[in-house]
Amino acid sequence: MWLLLVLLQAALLPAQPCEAPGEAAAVRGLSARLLGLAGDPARDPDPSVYLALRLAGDHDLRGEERYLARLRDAFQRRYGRSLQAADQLHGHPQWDAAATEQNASAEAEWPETGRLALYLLGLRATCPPPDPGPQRSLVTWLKYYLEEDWAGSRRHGHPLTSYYQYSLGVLALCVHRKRVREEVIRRLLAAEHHGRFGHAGGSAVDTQAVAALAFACLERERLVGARLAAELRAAARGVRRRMVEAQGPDGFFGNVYSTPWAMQVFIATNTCQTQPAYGRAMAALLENLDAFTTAATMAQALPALHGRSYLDIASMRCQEEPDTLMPVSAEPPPEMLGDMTVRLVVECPQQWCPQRRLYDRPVSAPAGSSLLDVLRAATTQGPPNFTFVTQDTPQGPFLSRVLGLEARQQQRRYWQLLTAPDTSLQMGVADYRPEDGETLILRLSEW
Ligand code: B12
Repeated sequence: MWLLLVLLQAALLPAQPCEAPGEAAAVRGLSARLLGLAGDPARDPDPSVYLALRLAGDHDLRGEERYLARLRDAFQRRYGRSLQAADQLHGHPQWDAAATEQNASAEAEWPETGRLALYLLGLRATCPPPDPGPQRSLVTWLKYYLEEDWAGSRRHGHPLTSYYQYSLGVLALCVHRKRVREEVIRRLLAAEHHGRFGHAGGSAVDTQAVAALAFACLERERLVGARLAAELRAAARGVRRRMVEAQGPDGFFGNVYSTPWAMQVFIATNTCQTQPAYGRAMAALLENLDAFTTAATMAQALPALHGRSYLDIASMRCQEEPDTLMPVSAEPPPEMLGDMTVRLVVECPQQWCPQRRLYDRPVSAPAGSSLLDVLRAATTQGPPNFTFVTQDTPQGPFLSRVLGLEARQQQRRYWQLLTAPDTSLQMGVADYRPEDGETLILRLSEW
């Protein structure tokens, strides 16, 4: 009888056609590690983590519920109020992208298109689907942020946030079956067409992929007229073609972290089985699962590894969710003996910089230290004095200020992390572990 039930359940559960063949255990292991990280109350809740848990093959339904409650608490407090009430309270927010003065309240009012979009996607992924009433003000906020980004893109040639967040905004509204103004969609189409998604030191693949998911959703949900639908279909096809052309010999589209996003495009457009590049990317990803050590990177990789895309959120099957996933805690990195010395260089190549090289000296730190540990060690090893500031983000600590120089998002500047002679790092300060003798460069760059 028991065997019959198991067989019946297996027969009812549709195999995901884009799933990793024969690798269920490894993928399940990664889901279990993410669940372990999600259970840590010291970490801020992140909607991408919730989405990855919801789009997995098996679940810890009680754990997911607790995580959703934490997310609701964080977001509802911020967006529960209506937009009109917020406007009356603060006056119309001043979002002048050229503002140079440090202004904490303006910073707080900067559009949060991507965060809110991810949260709304998360809400759509709950089982049973939530009452739409309380979501209305969230949708209104997202529409408002998207309009601000659109207006910013007309004024400055790019959205106030980024095309990545703009695409997430369009995608989330589409998954909620909310219409978006044609001009807003056309802006994204034009940006894709003119190759405006890349930035210095970063590849365009992540952004191209999210935009293509938004295009695929708008077409699938029939939220646009026939002519625009045909243009969106052609654009998604173009993105897929360029990804296949640009696939590296290592099997990745862009790098290991952008590859799962690119794979979601093949999943969402039902081309995972016909496109050999998809199978190569999946194989490369499975070979490199240990690259996904942070909750944020795991959360972005898991949907594709499970053969799912964010478009599947629009049609969750609530009855068929095996409640069998158990959390696994991550192992700490192995301890290494002795010390290492790395050279730390700070560069400011802009015209207004007092000089190009602001700092250049060896720093010693325990072997196996992260770059963040090296920066901390540098602050104790002057002269010259070294100072830095990081900001917590869902991706980990983001280096925002070095030697008193702040890289402000509004000015599209950031502290780029490089290893000599000129290779941009694929990890943040907390995750990158330099080797003895390596030269690390912190460069004030534009994006
Ligand atoms: C746009 C973007 C940027 C912009 C962000 C500015 C902005 N206002 O949008 C800029 C150009 C500044 C940037 C910088 C970096 N980025 Co970046 N970035 C992205 C991208 C394409 C979208 C992020 C986003 O908007 N998410 C949506 C919002 C809602 O989520 P969020 O978490 O709140 O986003 C904020 C933070 O993530 C933060 N951020 C952006 N990148 C990074 C990277 C790290 C390590 C951290 C801690 C924070 C951080 O800025 C976002 C906007 O405020 C992602 C792609 C992806 N797949 O996630 C890569 C991505 C997150 N970045 C990545 C990397 C490696 C970097 C850099 C370390 C590159 C470098 N060598 O310098 C630096 C960070 C250095 C530092 N100072 O600490 C990797 C991270 C991989 C990993 N192992 O974690 C990703 C996944 C790209 C990739 N495929 O490799 N990035």
